[in-house]
Amino acid sequence: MTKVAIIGTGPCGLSMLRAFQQGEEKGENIPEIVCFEKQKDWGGLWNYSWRTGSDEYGDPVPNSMYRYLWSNGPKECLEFADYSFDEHFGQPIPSFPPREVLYDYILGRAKKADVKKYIRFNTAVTNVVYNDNQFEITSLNKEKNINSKEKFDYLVVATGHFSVPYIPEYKGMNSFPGRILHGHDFRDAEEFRDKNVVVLGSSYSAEDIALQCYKYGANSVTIGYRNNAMGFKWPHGMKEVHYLDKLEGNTATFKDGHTQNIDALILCSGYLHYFPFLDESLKLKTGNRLYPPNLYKGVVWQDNHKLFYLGMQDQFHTFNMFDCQAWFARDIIMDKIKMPNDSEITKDINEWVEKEQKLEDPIQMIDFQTEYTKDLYSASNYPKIDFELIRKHFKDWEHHKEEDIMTYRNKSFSSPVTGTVAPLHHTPWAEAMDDSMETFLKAK
Ligand code: FAD
Ligand code: NA7
Repeated sequence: MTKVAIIGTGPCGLSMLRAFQQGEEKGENIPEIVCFEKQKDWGGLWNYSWRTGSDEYGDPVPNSMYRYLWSNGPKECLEFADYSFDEHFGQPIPSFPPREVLYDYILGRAKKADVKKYIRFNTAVTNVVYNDNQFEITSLNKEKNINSKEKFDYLVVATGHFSVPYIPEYKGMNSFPGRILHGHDFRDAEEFRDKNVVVLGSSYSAEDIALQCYKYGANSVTIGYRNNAMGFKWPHGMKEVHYLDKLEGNTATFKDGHTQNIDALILCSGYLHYFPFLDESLKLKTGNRLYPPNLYKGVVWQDNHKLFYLGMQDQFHTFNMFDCQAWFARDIIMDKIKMPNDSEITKDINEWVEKEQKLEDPIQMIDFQTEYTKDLYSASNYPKIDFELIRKHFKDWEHHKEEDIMTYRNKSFSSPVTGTVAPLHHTPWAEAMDDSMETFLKAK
């Protein structure tokens, strides 16, 4: 029997499991599946942990999410086509839920599909080589400290790419008397109450961690961008300046000459695509971009069509894009989609990469990733969902952010699956200090 290995049970790994289970539900003979998860529980980044550094077995902690994290895009844009928010919560809920609510939603579908039986928890994949048309996978059962080797016909890598921080160095760091951390290790904004915080970066983490620090009472928040400022209308107490030059004692000096007294430096300088367990010939090497190289349809490894990567793109679209990727990978594995010849594959990849290289602003990027997702969507039987509505929602969301970065999370969107219009949340985001699911779901 064909054997498939999946690595990771974040949203991508769970999409893959659900894709196979949906095939089985429809009467198809699915392959034998083993899913490896190095943590003791599922949900990937959405499974919050206080831990930073390494876990109790010495394994690096992959978690990058923090307390008080609320969805940074409308939930309607990531809704599963086969499992609506209405179905999960039994009532309409606002458009920007906190982490715990989305975690509950992700797991709701996985539990309904009964896919836990495929997962080996606390089991890290430590080595993968490809020999004689098979993947030889070495994994470590962390609890029992036992290594095992097994052979598989197909491999799906769903290990995420926001877990291994990219940590640059700046002059003066070694003698800085305050705290320096990467966003990966940021857990609780309360720690920075009354402090002068500098946040470096100009993407989602910089934006949100800076806002968190402000919201939970930092004295001042200064954002140092490298290339382009985010340019939002920051509230009083927050500002954006150009790139850190050096630290001298508690003084940060920026490239534009600006100086700031600083207690803590938070590096929001992005993450590395890091696959130390994969043989060189199988390893994706890329930065965080909308069309990583060498992947046909952003999913199939160009040099070995039995190897699939899910969710390796920079992301506007998330859960339902991961689903479209998983459904596509499933249909190739189950021989329902035929791979084209090498020159057609190269041509297809090159066309997407060329389009990606011409993108100039977030609106064009939204269009690009929507077109990409629709292309995949049309190739499989992923259930009905309105990606044109999602495209529109993303553009409205961008405009809301430009209008007011403090209020964009108070807006309401409609479902691309059920049409339900989200109610407004009982408390504006800037005043909502309690991020528990219980409080969020209360009518008032
Ligand atoms: P992950 O969620 O990272 O899951 C990967 C899984 O693989 C983990 O469970 C990990 O333990 C496991 N794994 C890794 N290596 C191994 C190994 N060698 N062996 C076995 N198991 C392994 N997206 C949104 O849609 N909305 C948001 O608001 C949002 N906020 C975010 C905030 C932060 C701070 C970050 C970092 C990301 C955010 N994202 C958000 C994007 C996020 O990337 C996706 O939502 C999603 O979690 C990606 O899923 P994934 O399965 O690819 O990866
Ligand atoms: P991103 O989106 O990959 O952004 C990385 C940021 O880091 C980006 O603004 C870079 O600036 C900046 N960067 C990179 N190197 C440096 C150095 N040396 N100094 C200063 N700044 C640097 O990662 P994020 O963590 O923001 O977002 C990841 C996910 O988390 C995302 O999907 C969200 O949903 C949440 P540049 O733009 O290149 O000038």
